[in-house]
Amino acid sequence: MKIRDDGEITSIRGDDDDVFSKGFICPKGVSLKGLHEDPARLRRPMVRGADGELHEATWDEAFERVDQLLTPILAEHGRNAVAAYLGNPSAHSLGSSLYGRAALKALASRNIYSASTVDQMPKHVSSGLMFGGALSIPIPDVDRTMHLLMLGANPLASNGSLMTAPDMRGRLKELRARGGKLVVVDPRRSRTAEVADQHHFIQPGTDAHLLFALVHVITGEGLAEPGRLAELTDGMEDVARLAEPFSPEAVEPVTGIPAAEIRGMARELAAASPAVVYARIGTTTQRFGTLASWLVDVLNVLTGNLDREGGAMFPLAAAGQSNASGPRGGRGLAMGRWQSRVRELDEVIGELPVSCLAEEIETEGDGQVRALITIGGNPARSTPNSDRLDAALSGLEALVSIDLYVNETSRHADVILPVPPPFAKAHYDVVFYQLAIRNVGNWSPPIMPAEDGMPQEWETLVRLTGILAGQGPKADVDAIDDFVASTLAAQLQLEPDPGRRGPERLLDMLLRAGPYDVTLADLEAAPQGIAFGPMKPRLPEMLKTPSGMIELAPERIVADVERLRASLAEHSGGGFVLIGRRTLRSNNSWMHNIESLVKGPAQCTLHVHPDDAERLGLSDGGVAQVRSRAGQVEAPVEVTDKVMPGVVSLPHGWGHDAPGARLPVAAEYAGVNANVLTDELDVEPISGNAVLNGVPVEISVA
Ligand SMILES: Nc1nc2c(c(=O)[nH]1)N[C@H]1C(S)=C(S)[C@@H](COP(=O)(O)OP(=O)(O)OC[C@H]3O[C@@H](n4cnc5c(=O)[nH]c(N)nc54)[C@H](O)[C@@H]3O)O[C@H]1N2
Ligand SMILES: Nc1nc2c(c(=O)[nH]1)N[C@H]1C(S)=C(S)[C@@H](COP(=O)(O)OP(=O)(O)OC[C@H]3O[C@@H](n4cnc5c(=O)[nH]c(N)nc54)[C@H](O)[C@@H]3O)O[C@H]1N2
Ligand SMILES: [Mo]
Repeated sequence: MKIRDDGEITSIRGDDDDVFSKGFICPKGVSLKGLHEDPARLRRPMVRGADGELHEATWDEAFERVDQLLTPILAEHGRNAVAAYLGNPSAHSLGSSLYGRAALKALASRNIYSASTVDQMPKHVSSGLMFGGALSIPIPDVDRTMHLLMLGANPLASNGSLMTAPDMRGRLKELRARGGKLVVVDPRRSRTAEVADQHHFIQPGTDAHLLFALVHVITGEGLAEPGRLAELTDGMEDVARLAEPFSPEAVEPVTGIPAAEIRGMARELAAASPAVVYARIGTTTQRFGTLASWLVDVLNVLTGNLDREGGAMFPLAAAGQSNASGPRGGRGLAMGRWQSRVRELDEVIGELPVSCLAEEIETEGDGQVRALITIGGNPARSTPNSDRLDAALSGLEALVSIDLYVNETSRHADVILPVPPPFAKAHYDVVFYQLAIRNVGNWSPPIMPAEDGMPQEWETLVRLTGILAGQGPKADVDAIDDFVASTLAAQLQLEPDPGRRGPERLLDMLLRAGPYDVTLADLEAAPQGIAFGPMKPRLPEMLKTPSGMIELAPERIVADVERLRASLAEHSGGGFVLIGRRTLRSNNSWMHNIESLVKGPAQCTLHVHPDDAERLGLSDGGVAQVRSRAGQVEAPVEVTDKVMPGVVSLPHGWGHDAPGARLPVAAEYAGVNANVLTDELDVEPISGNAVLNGVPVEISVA
């Protein structure tokens, strides 16, 4: 990035010498200038005044107001009366990934929610039950595999998820150039499907059926070759037995994939060496999300590709890798320790399904949610039946949002605490390096100071922690920070660097406790990052299941197989189902206020297959009415054979015409909110994850 002396950013481009990106940069990276300069981005806190409107306030005023709002509710109604929602950016932000936990600990509420239950929670559950850690997620070793079977992911648009890797287009090209094969399973011919060797359309929500059929063929035809994994694995025979009802012929009518093709897929997967199965959001945000997530790794084990170069491997990040210390074996996955109050859904890794949030706010009684803290999220657009949640938010006694914008959620806030934009904050991806296809570390210090003395996100979180801990709005930031640092130091059994504070001090400790013998000073001296090499085999030490084994047939998951079996007899009835999609120039519900990303052809259109369009009388550029149990929208139609018949696709994160939001550019390209249609009552039973793909809808001309 180039900056003029007056602080103006003149250009942004990738760094060719970066050890990971090699100069690759996505369109949203290039647009960070637009984000930085966006006049709608908040520079000062906003506090709701007596006139009911949000007004700029000083930081002291804002924290005083937060204290006035939250402290009496906590005192009178208890900890559970205040909920928190952590959005997707909070996992990317260094400040919140290191200090969010301290705030939640001080809050001590059972009402913790996050974007994880509209995203990857099933994968945490399957990985936790199979390998003992919610973040022990096997990652496809894309650079060394010879066969990649990919379901419900479109890394050419998303840049890869639970698979941190820049330039997926280049990496997939190289896979094919070395004679490897890419097979994509998706109800749409996605950008990734277009560059694949094979693409299979699949009826949404039926990946578990397909994957079980692959297991059926591989075990039935004697193709399983787990090799050294055999002696590390419990439950191999159970899986073969469970797969019996799911023959290719039995799943053909459900998945829409011909039995012969399924057999071919299974045989090719078993024959390729090395090979890997990888699946993402299309397989987790659906009715059999945990079963599908589990079966992906069952296949990786049965074919001997787990923990093998070119297969599905466990990263070893330089900092914070949760499965990197201690002996083999552990406590396993934490779940079901408490239930949501109204629907009694299980807690998983400390949080409840966000699909429950609206009812927890609306339903009176002991434990009712009266106040909410959101950190980098927009649940009023990103969670199912978001109209219901939107309305519930306006009924809260208090809403405090830590966010860059007055978005559709924070428009309901009593206080908004802004955070510095990307260039004015330090960056290190503590979470996402644990999911990266190469072990690397890259520290980026802030390039410029934050405007108007804006505190860093971690400082804001520390002040909030002080309020939640009952120390009032003026708690000593450094004293709390020292406490956080000494707590971590005790855990890691080392001394904090007395010359540092904030995230730098914590990260330095995590690095020193990590596997590579590096300090933050080493990373500071290497602005292009430090490469620690490709993923390496990590079994069996990283297994943290109570048995110390890979649990191939965890009870909790096996108990759900009957539901899948019963669904073999279901008939779709010929109705439509709705799925989502991601577009390259969009990022969930935000960055839509940046003109360079939203101008051009409309992104938020309803994809309808030509045969369906003809039958329904819909034309390209016309408007369709889409109805579901939860709600209805009117969306512009794009007729395209990229989507299979019977399936329509609408991206999420749009619908920027809400009064009170301050996103003037986004409002011009408002689009419609897909989550008006998704159903908060339809959750995947094991993980509590929302079902956002495969939503039954009715469609007609508007
Ligand atoms: N440009 C861009 N990049 C992003 C984001 C963004 O909003 N925009 N969001 C980021 C986030 S938060 C995440 S979690 C990741 C997600 O990363 P990905 O998982 O790669 O997400 P998508 O691009 O939505 O791809 C999901 C695919 O699943 C397909 N699908 C839908 N239903 C089903 C189904 O039932 N079965 C199968 N097999 N496929 C199905 C869809 O058609 C779609 O092509 O992307 C991240 N990157
Ligand atoms: N129908 C449907 N719904 C979906 C999905 C889908 O595929 N289909 N995908 C789901 C997925 S995978 C996800 S991850 C969620 C995302 O859902 P959320 O996490 O709820 O929403 P985002 O749109 O990511 O909201 C980001 C907000 O964080 C703010 N922000 C950005 N950077 C920072 C920062 O550094 N600190 C703070 N404090 N705030 C920041 C932005 O201004 C923005 O307002 O949406 C989910 N919803
Ligand atoms: Mo996500």
